[in-house]
Amino acid sequence: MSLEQFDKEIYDLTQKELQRQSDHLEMIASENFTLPEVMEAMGCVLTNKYAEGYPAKRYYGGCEFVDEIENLAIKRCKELFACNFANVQPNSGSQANQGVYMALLNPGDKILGMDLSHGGHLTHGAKVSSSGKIYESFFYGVELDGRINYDRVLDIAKIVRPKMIVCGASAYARVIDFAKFREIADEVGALLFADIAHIAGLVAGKEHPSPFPHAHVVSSTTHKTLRGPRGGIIMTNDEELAKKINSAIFPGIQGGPLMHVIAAKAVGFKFNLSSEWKIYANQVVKNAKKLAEVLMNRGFKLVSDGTDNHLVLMSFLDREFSGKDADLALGNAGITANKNTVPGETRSAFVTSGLRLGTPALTARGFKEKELELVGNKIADVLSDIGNTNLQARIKEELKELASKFIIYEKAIF
Ligand code: DSN
Repeated sequence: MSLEQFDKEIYDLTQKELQRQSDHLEMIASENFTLPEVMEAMGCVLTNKYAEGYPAKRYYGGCEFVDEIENLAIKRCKELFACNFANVQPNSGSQANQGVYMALLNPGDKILGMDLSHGGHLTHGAKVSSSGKIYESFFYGVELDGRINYDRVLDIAKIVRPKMIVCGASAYARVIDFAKFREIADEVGALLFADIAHIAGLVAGKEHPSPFPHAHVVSSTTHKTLRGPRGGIIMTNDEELAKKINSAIFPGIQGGPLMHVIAAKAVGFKFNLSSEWKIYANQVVKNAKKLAEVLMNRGFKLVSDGTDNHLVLMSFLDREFSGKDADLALGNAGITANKNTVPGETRSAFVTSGLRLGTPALTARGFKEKELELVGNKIADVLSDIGNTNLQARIKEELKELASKFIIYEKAIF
């Protein structure tokens, strides 16, 4: 029996979601379109298997094939990021980060991460996250120019004396200088943990410097710029740290690994290792630079005045409207993005004065600079006349027409 016959409610909603993904322009910087082959692996019999433990060290029988699958995923992950050890079991980026902390810290230890409101991540010590409850968290941020000032980070690190420095961001448009972070970590005797969830696909495509050999430990998601299945990974070159990380993930915080997702991670890594990947990663950055150029030419302020990576962060500190208003207006015009705080923020985190826009998903659909120029101008049109709902409706139709020329999936279920 098909899903359609067995559960029409879920089937119909899945079809609606396919239609939404097809008609709208997806510009949330952390979202992407994975490969049909990755989805095929996620929807297979591997979901039936319990495999607590690690390859050749399982607590269940019948693991001979899932062992081979996990070993392949590990091998490809290590090759991709040129590192010695990889754990491919984390169910998400947040659980990967939780595993890193559990492996390398004791409750109450000090961590120094990037402030969430400056572009960091909840799991980098935010007080509402377990990373900010179990550990004593301190923060660095960006300057008013939107960039990390590494001298300032060093000053803070010297005062805080953290056991771990966390680098990596969710809304930072500039290159992260891992070598500089390592110098700072060494100077204060801290471990350096790089969370490359946002930029991993660019690192894999050599469009962003690698965190290795600088970071002691590196985590990532596999579904953002990497375009694999939703999940997490942890990597290191240090065998002792690798052992601690493995124990922290299982049995520390997870039980049976999601073997179907681990297989899908391996499929994703195969794509990331292909020559096609470099072209994709390069185009993601070219598209973001084009978007930045158009928006700035149309008079909009971008945090750090441009981008080096896959995203741009618009600032509306000089405008009457908020990030929330912009998010809603663009949503009405068929563009999905997200409101974001900006340096010097004057509004609440629910309202904000910024908007984060990313190019990974549009690039996956085949958009190039020509299309990004058009999309950038449509964004500027909407925001220049933000109360004009007729204009938003018209642009929505125009963009739907554009989107229909870049179909990425023929069906919703693989
Ligand atoms: N939710 C992700 C993002 O949007 O950046 C981070 O986990």
